[in-house]
Amino acid sequence: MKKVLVVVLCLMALSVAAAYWKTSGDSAAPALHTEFEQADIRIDVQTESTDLKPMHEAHFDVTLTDSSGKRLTASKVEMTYAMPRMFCGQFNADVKQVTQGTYLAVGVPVMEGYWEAKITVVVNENRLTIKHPFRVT
Ligand SMILES: [Cu+2]
Repeated sequence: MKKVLVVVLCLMALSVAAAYWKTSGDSAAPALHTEFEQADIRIDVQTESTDLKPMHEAHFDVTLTDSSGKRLTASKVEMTYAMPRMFCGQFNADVKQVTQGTYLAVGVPVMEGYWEAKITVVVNENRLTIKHPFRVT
């Protein structure tokens, strides 16, 4: 009976450790996906790959819809990216429209670490900005 209790306690300790490890791992890695909605305009930004390398192209998909899911056309889509709390500069991504409401932003992060992309769109004279974190390893 005592042995069973020890085994059960060990399993509980393991599962707590596993859960802790999982959540701490999740919070350390930026989400690949960021969403923001304001004034019936929804911006969705997605990092295309989990495996971004320094001095290689990083691709980001930007999708613009209204709250019912209809694709929106922007008069302007811009993306800059930089490393917060570092001085390696702010860079401009190349942004092109793929189809109505979908855009591809391409940048070349210069070094490993934690980056933040800032996407600004103008739709029907509304200007929205969304921050999208990503990691280069
Ligand atoms: Cu840097």
